[in-house]
Amino acid sequence: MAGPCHNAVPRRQFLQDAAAGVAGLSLLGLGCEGQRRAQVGAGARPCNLLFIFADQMHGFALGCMNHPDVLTPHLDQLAASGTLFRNCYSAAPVCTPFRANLFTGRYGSQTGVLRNNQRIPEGARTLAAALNDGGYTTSYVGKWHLGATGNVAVPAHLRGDFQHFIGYQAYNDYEKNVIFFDEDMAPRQFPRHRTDATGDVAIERLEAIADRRFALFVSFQSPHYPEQPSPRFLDLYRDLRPTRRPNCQEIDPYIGTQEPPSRRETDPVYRIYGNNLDEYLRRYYALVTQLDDNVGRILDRLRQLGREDDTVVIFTSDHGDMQGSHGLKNKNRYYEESVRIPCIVRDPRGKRGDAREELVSSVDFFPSVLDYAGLAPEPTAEGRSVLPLTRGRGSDWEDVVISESCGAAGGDWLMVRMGRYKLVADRRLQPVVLFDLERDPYEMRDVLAQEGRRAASLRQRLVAWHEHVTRG
Ligand SMILES: [Ca+2]
Repeated sequence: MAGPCHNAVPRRQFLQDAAAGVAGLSLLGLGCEGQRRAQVGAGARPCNLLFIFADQMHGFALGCMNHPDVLTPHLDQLAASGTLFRNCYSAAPVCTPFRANLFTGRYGSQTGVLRNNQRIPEGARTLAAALNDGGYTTSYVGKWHLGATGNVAVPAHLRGDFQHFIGYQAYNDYEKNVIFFDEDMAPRQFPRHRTDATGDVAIERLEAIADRRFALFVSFQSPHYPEQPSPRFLDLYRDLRPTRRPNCQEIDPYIGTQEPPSRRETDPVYRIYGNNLDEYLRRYYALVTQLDDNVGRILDRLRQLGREDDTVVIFTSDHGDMQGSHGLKNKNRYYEESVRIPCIVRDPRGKRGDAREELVSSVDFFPSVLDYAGLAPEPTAEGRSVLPLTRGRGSDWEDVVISESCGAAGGDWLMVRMGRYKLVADRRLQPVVLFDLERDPYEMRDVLAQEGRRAASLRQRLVAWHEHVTRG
């Protein structure tokens, strides 16, 4: 797993410690029978739900995805006890649009949420509302970023119908001003790294609702810039020479932040890694490992509370991070490094250690959560439940996903992937580029000119989708 120049002792010791930690895990039970309330769906055995998501963690930054450098022992263990979706896409690879997509089950072209800081449209049927009506206690922890930005409280009307809520809008500092605002908008400051504080608050909230039928959503800020891991995680990568992806170019990885405002010359993060992409990558991986450590702590507590066998766990991220691929940085691009996200589902009634190649998307989370909850689908939601796939079925799954961007730094584009091919079009639905991801997984050869008929077929699909989502 480690690269050729790794610091062998601490990395090996780290993995041994992590292995010892997960060795005590009990075998998963058959699940969900032990629920305490009346059934909510015909014949259904509803599960609790623990939905954990990262920010800016690309879909390849996992040991179980064969990443050569990053250490994710707890997420690897989660995948080993559940299903790893190897081809999951963000339907809108930027913070706020992803969140609106997650909590409404609708595309940005339907909700109008395609830019940061927008809110969930008033009156939209939310995932939390559907879970509330189904008898769930819904709880949210962490970064929200819907309706505003900054180190500020989220007022009740912006909380997407979550009953319990503790978090903040969006704030780009891990070490200072780590403040979470509760339901009464009262601030609680933590003298801890933001990632560890998120883990602490998630555990506290889990303990408070573990004896009910619950749906807990935990939103981590990591590994979004600025790259400020705690030293004990950075130590694991200190001597690593990161493996560059074949499409990677040397870039200046520094990104200034709005909250708090940072400028290149005075920003302490810039002073740490300057324009050194290797140092950025070491710090990014350390933030991922710190996130992984906290996911492990939450899952440990879930088991200790006796809820492991009747809780579906989902792990994902809002979007990825270009980090030099195609000479680009940040997100909001149609390239795989930006649009591919991790996806692990541990379904107590599902398969263990399974990996699926089907194309799935963030728009599928809404119907999937309701399906695992034993609740009826919501007519306003798009997407498809992945439940059949985690139970070893789904042979009729159609391999198609769509993603989009509008008005942001990455430009306006629409993307459709069908099978091995990926077509990108502009907002007028004119093809821009076509990739064959089987032959060319790093998207280094545009085959639009050679594969005109293929492009037309994908475009037809995109046109049909566009007509659907723009229909009044
Ligand atoms: Ca984000």
